[in-house]
Amino acid sequence: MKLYYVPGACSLSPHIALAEAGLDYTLERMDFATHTTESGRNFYDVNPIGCVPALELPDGEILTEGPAIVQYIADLVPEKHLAPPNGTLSRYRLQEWLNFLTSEIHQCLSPFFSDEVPDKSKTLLLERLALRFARLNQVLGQHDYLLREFSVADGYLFTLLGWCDYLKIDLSMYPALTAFHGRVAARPAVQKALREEGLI
Ligand SMILES: N[C@@H](CCC(=O)N[C@@H](CS)C(=O)NCC(=O)O)C(=O)O
Repeated sequence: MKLYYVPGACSLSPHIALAEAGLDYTLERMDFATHTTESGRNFYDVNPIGCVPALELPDGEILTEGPAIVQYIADLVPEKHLAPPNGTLSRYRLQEWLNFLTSEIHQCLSPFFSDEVPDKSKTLLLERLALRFARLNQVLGQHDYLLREFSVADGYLFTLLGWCDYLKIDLSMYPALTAFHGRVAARPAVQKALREEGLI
């Protein structure tokens, strides 16, 4: 399997899932500025909307959208318990978190990477994020991971919290979130993924 990625982007989440799964994988870096991959491929031929992550399966099929990719990876190694079994309420809880992270956190954070987004919009987004971070802080104050045991949702949240650090969004009023970030960072598979992206 090959993961198309940009260092530190949301593709870090499936990268962590692959490392946690202990699967064989290769990485191909994409350049945001040119939408070309390191082997010279036009990335729009991989994903027509030009976004990482994209996972190339052994038969050449391409899977996109982080929440789908991480569940695909988790289901390849059920013995690693990276996702609860399909059809259980716990699996819907995982999907609830993945959807929350993608629609309520990821999409609110992305505009902060653009200088063209007006400050007024960023202020409104910060107000929206505050309620959502408070919710996460409450849950992670009660147990170590979103589903109590580590799952692919935690690799995704870890990735998004890393952006806050980079964007200088202050999370100090959410101590359970900063503790969670440190806890996930210490996992050997997460260290491996961070090293492979040149982030540490
Ligand atoms: N809905 C997509 C969003 C992916 C996404 O936002 N990717 C960003 C990096 S974090 C990207 O590749 N942006 C490049 C672009 O928009 O051209 C997912 O959840 O996988």
